[in-house]
Amino acid sequence: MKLTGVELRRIRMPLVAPFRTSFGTQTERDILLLRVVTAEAEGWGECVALADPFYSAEYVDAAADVLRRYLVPALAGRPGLDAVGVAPALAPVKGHRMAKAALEMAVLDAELRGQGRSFGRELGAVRDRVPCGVSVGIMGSIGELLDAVEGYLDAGYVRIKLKIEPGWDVAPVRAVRERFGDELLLQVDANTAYRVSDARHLARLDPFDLLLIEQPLDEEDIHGHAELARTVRTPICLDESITSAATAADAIRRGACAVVNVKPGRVGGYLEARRVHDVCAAHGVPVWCGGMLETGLGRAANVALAALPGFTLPGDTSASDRYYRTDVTVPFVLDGGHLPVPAGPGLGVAPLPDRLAEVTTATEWLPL
Ligand code: OSB
Ligand code: MG
Repeated sequence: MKLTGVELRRIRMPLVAPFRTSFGTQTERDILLLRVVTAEAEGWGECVALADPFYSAEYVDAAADVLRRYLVPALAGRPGLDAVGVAPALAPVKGHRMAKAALEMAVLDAELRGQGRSFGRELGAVRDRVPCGVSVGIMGSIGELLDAVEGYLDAGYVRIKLKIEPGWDVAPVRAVRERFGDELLLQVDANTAYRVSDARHLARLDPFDLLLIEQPLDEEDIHGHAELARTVRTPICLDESITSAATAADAIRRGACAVVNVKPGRVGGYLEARRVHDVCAAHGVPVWCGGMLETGLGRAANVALAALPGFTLPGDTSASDRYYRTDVTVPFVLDGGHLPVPAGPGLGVAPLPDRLAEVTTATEWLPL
């Protein structure tokens, strides 16, 4: 493919309700979209970096900066470039995986649209629909939480994930378990809010038969998670710590996790995300697709990834209306707790031009 250039586009999307985690409260998203233009086709990428560096070191202004100054220029003068060549071309730049992932996603979308092939087909999807879970933020009261969970269960979600932090853990888990019963698929996500010395406290979650506890400790603390796994019976799942297939293999070998949350942005792209899936499958470790409050663009690709055979747990692949009143694409709508895997070329969805114009705050064209 010969790339003509890349457009950086910033959009602002209000969330339907505030989303509170142990690292902060979001009420809207400031998102960086990429549009790659080639002679044959256009491709879209969505950068999952949040506005502030509180979930990960990356944040959206930094992603735009590194794309503008280093990553997009690194693709210049490569007439035979394809999606597989993007990561090697960007390798001289350290880190910035979310920015790299967005660029690779856009190039892959352009390539697949040009070939009439879908993301699902390319990645190895074995299902045409995927079961969906929902991530439920920290609330002001247990009553508010129970109402929110009830609403999601009524909408059809097949699994509930509760965000937890010290002071909001055992009580909300007990309340949800008591109210909705033992059959409910339930898990929790701490976003690094605990320390190894909290092991005995976290073991108090064990009686509630959670599917997993996600990222209790610091992202760099693989050893601590392995230690925690010896005290806590609930399976430990890593999110923030898993930045590549190599770190996934290492964490598994060291006994730090029994489950892995795969987020393509966090690991540098959908192609590396597939390698994370492959490494986990080889070790018999179940994976599920995480989310970063994506628009329909990122959601389309996530749903395709979640259709791979090793994704045996429901993902944070919620419907558009869990996040946004109006999405930038045709909305993803829950059908019996599932979302359909798009079958059209590339992502199978594209931004609706009027809708995109409404939410755009800035655009920048980077010629190649
Ligand atoms: O830790 O999984 C997380 C959202 C933003 C940043 C980190 C996380 C999350 C979520 C929501 O839990 C996932 C989603 O529904 O997109
Ligand atoms: Mg998480």
